[in-house]
Amino acid sequence: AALDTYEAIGVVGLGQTGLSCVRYLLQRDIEPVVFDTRAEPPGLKELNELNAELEVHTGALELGHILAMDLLVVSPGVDLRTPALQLAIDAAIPVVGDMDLFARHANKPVIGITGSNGKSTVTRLVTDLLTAAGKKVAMGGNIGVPVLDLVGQPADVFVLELSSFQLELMHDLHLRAGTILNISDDHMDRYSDLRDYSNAKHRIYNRVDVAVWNREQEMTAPSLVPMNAQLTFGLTPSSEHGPDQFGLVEHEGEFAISFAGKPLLKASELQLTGVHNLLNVQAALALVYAYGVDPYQVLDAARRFKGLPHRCELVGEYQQVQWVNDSKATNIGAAEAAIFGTRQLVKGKLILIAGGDGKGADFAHFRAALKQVDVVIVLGKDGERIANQIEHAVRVKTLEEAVATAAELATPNSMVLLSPACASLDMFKNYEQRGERFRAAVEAHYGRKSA
Ligand code: UMA
Ligand code: ADP
Repeated sequence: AALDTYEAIGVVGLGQTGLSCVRYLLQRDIEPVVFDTRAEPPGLKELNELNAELEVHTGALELGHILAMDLLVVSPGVDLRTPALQLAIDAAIPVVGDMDLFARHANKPVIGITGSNGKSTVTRLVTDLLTAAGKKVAMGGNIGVPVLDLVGQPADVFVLELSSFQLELMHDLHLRAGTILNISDDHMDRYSDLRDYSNAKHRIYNRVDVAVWNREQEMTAPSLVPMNAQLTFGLTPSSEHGPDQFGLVEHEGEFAISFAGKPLLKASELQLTGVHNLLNVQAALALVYAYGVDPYQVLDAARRFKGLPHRCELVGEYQQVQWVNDSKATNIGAAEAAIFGTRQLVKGKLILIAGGDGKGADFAHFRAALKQVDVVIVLGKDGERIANQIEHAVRVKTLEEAVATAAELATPNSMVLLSPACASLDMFKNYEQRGERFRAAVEAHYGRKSA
């Protein structure tokens, strides 16, 4: 229904998403009622600056207020299992997210990317590849730009990073191409089990023209998309999945990304490292191909792509020790990829700094990767739960202490890897701040040493 036919629209959550929803509605002369369960929502100051004098409720959601709404636009950080929202759903009040509002304006093809890990990397890479092909790209979603901020932007194509939380609330958005990159344990504080989490991710295939999925993980395969509307990527050449597939072949003595069985791009031509990134690049090429761009046309842009900060990013090399910032590894799957991806490159010790808010993950699943590491330094709320998986862990209180300890234990040709397998929120504002503090601590440590 047209938005102005609703009598009372509630915006639940006043972070980035909530604020963008309020701005969007005000621009359409609709005054929403705003809710946030936090006493001091981060968007309050900016809301006041809008001078809209809206009705705002903070603190636990009150049933009476919620049931007075006839449409609820809910932010991804809000758990849909919240009783007041469940009762609203039971009362047949439509509960949607920002993606459904955006769907009303998506007049150009939309590409959607989800997965437990690699979403931001692939979203950025797809954007770069399409830009190199001469397309005007509007990029947003979970990557940090609320999707409603893209409304009205001139674009040939929208590229959206979609979290499982956003997908839970997405019903109407049609995608030209969508992918689930991979599925591993994450956000278990919001889902009852892996199946529940996986079901949320699979919603990306509900209205998709082409589904792109990972042959290494059958769990990413769509169940209702016809075969001729599927593209796959993986670590094999893939002859059995039809002609137009992406894969890996051996070419001139090394691995190369292949398309339709022919080598496209050698691994050594990329600036990204790790097997997981060979999958990410294939996924990006497949999405671009699904949109209608010839993969051969964008290979140079793939070669130029440096990856994003805080993802296996080399901070520096000091006294023959490499320091790597992988602060964005906020779950076990990401930290595993970093450990397995770097282990063979390290001749000295591999020293891991891990810990933080484990979001309810079972760290027994981290044990195999921890066994590949020579020294494990733990910190944060769930550091002890990681330490419990191995014989000897070094326990520290701060990131600065972790850096000093690692520097002391490192031998020439070692690597110190910050790949926490946990969210940062117990000790830092966000993963970026954790990564920046790591860099600062490393630079301060060697600055002092050389002085
Ligand atoms: N919160 C409350 N009460 C509320 C509303 C929110 O306690 O009433 C808490 C949430 O539990 C959460 C925090 O506030 O811890 C932020 O939630 P939010 O919904 O207000 O978040 P936004 O600021 O709108 O940011 C969201 C995404 N955040 C989340 O989904 C938690 C951002 O992704 C995204 O960039 C932004 O929308 C724009 O689309 C961040 C993220 O951490 C990077 N995403 C998770 C992840 O990648 O693992 C899913
Ligand atoms: P997301 O947006 O899904 O969190 P990012 O691209 O920001 O993904 O990367 C997050 C973390 O996951 C980083 O630590 C990165 O090194 C790691 N990573 C990236 N791609 C993959 C992948 N395909 N499989 C496993 N880990 C990955």
